[in-house]
Amino acid sequence: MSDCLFCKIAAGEIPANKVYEDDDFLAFHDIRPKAEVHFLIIPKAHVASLADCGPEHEAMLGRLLALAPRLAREQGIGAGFQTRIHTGVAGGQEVFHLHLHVLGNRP
Ligand code: IU
Repeated sequence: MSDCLFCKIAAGEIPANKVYEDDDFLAFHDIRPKAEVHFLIIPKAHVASLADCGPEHEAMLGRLLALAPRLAREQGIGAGFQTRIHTGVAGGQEVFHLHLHVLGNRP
């Protein structure tokens, strides 16, 4: 999506403080962290929100979720962290490219 901020970050057109990258996913630190460690994991392929996911997204969603504990460990919060997905305006979503928040404080 040409006007999607997170698509531009995924494409490297807008810089981000990266935590992790592979062919299909990118993780980067949130610009307005709500915890000592706060990063977002996004699929590179544009999906607007969790409400837009169907059966064809199940594998992607599994991989997205499975990345959270791995990256949390690497960021020093593996012992305890929160995951959040805001969905829709009524669910507090501000950026309409699916993203998983991972938040935690280092022990
Ligand atoms: P949302 O409410 O789940 O849509 O939150 C979007 C998050 O994206 C929010 O925590 C912002 O601080 C964050 N963010 C970012 O990391 N980089 C940006 O350029 C923009 C928002 I705009």
